[in-house]
Amino acid sequence: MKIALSLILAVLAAAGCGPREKVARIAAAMPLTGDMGTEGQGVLRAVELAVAEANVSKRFPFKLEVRALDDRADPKEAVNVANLIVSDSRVIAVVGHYNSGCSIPASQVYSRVGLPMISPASTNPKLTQQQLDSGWTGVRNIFRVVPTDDIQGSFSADFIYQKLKLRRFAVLHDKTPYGQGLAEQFQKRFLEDGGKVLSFDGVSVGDRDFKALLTRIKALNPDGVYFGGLYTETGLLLKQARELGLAVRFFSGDGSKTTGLFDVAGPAADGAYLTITGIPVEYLAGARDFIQKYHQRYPAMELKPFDHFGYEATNIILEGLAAVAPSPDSLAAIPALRAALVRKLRDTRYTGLLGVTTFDEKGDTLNKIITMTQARYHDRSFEPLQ
Ligand code: ABU
Repeated sequence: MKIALSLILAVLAAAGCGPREKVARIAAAMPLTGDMGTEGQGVLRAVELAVAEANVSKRFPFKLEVRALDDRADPKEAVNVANLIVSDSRVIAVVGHYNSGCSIPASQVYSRVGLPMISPASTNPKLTQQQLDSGWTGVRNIFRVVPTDDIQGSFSADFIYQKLKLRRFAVLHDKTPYGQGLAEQFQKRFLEDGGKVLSFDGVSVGDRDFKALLTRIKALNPDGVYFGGLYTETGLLLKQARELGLAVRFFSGDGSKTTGLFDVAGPAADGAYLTITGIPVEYLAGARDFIQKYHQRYPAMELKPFDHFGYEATNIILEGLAAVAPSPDSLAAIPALRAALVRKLRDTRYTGLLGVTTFDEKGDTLNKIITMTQARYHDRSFEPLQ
């Protein structure tokens, strides 16, 4: 009798008439096309790896799926994507977005329904700070696993002033929340340190010709240039600076530290200084297993700079989910499950490849390490300097 019932259920399920399979989804929202697509695709691979491992382990009494959505690094598209995510009743959390300019508006959509979000890459302080603003009416659902740009910009300023003893800088940014915020923080700290900022200019993402601007900067005779922005514009600036004979030291942040920089700038990338969030993954003892599994699953793929943060963010969500969703019935009330998961994430103490991750009252990681690296063209690497 029991066997006959199972058989009937199996036949019905195969015909699509059976009970809906219990599934919880993690949304992965990031750029999957365009210049930043290579970076977002890497993070997506890491999210998929973590979810595949969880499914294989049978740790959850339901199936986990990744729902990947492409925000094209465009804030408007990020809001469209966020609206699609919140209308998917199976999504229990979001890993995303990548660009701060996307994460900030998208987070406000998630907040309206209390959907937890962990960004693996967005470093503008406002992303989490906004949750403490008096006008914030949603739940405090936003977290990130990377240190913020107030730390990163200050770190660069101190490194330049104290270690390299350079004093006169031209500062540029790409007018995005990430790039401009980082450049402003750099400028603030560099001035506090005693440095001199000779110029402060914005360029537009997508511009291709910076020669007039760089010619003006050359005439100011700076010791160096600091640029807050992403690798494509950084690469073009480096290339055109070299063509113009502007032989100064060039600095940028974690949005530029990726091998795409070598593709854009060619040999002009050599010697550029780039900060990164955390310790380079290849130096993280706790990441060896992840790196091996990543290359096993994606043999032809290069590990991108934020992939391990995507893996960590996903596993932090999964650890929280395991605690708040002990049975398949836990998926019956998704809004309550999302709320329970947000509460659980606030108390996170997760030991993973980054070491121990805990979040402060804003949802920012307490891991605040920044590393200065220098680009090496000959082997497309970034050498850590301290
Ligand atoms: N933090 C690197 C680039 C991503 C962003 O914050 O916009």
